[in-house]
Amino acid sequence: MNQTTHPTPTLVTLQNWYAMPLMDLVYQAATIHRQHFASDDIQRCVLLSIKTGGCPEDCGYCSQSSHHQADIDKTPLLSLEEVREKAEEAKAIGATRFCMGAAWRNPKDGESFDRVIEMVKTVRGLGMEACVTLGMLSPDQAKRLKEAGLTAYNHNLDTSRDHYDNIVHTRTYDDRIKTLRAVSDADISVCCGGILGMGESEADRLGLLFELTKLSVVPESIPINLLVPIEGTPLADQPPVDPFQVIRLIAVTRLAFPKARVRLSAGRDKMEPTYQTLCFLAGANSIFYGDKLLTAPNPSSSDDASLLEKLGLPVPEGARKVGYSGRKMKLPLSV
Ligand code: SAM
Ligand code: DTB
Ligand code: SF4
Repeated sequence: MNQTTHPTPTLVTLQNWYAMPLMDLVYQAATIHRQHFASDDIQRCVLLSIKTGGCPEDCGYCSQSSHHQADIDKTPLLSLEEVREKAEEAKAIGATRFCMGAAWRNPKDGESFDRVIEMVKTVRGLGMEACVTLGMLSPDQAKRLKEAGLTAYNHNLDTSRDHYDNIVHTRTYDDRIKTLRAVSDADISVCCGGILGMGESEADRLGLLFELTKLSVVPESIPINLLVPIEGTPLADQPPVDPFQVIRLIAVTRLAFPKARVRLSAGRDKMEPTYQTLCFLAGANSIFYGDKLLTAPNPSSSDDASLLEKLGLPVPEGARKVGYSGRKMKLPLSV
């Protein structure tokens, strides 16, 4: 089972992989993973909300929708200087990619889009990859982002086509696909994934992966978010997803997309280090790094430094911030 025999897996293939005994599935996924990535290669992306809250869309999971009553600090578009400062901090703790998110249905041309263009140039000028997620894009906007040096555009399909209408009512699945097409036509890498834990079935999750296989380009990165249930949103009371289902889905994602960055995204602050480790073994090789996502919490960089050290992976120097105690025992232990 590899990309040669299954260049684009069918839905049935995805289902068959998902149904394998867990140890065989993880072993196969880890094997494919090692063929394409080094074992110590876990990408670190820092996220910054550059415009927070007041979004006209009604995505049922989101704290930033003006249709919901989540308690968040709304902010207008940040200044270029504020973004530069945060990007420099991200670089100092060892991030290699800086991702900026705006609570917009779509960016408006003019002063605000021009400022985002400058933000992208600033991040690239610091030597990091730049990713933005700004909602729906026109082909012309995608072209301008490409010219500014944008590395990737994040635009998630979130769930299966069938379940989507239970979660979002202000835009369609095909609207999302149209933007993804504008992004890939502008030769920008596509970052596209979804959220687990929104009341969907396991079949819906495989349906999402199948939709990803049908995009006009293979996504360069695939964020797998675990729903962060937020008070004041319609999905506030959703129960957590069974960890075994998460591990299976990550393994199937790796098998279906051998060369993609599979990002263990939102919800990591609620996952035990051993659970996260199984996700890495199953094929995840990217994390959001730094103590905040957009509005929700994330593990601190010192907690992540501790996790990386436990895994025997390189720890970026700047991550050892105040409070980091390091590993107590040196390995190998002398007897
Ligand atoms: N407004 C833009 C858009 O929707 O494309 C960009 C920002 S939006 C917050 C980016 C992504 O974050 C969403 O597509 C969704 O997958 C994820 N997300 C938002 N709220 C979340 C939550 N409570 N739990 C997990 N993921 C979430
Ligand atoms: C993605 O898939 N996950 C990130 C990023 N893309 C923009 C966002 C996670 C948001 C979690 C909820 C919050 O912080 O409000
Ligand atoms: Fe707006 Fe994006 Fe949140 Fe949807 S996910 S409400 S589009 S910020």
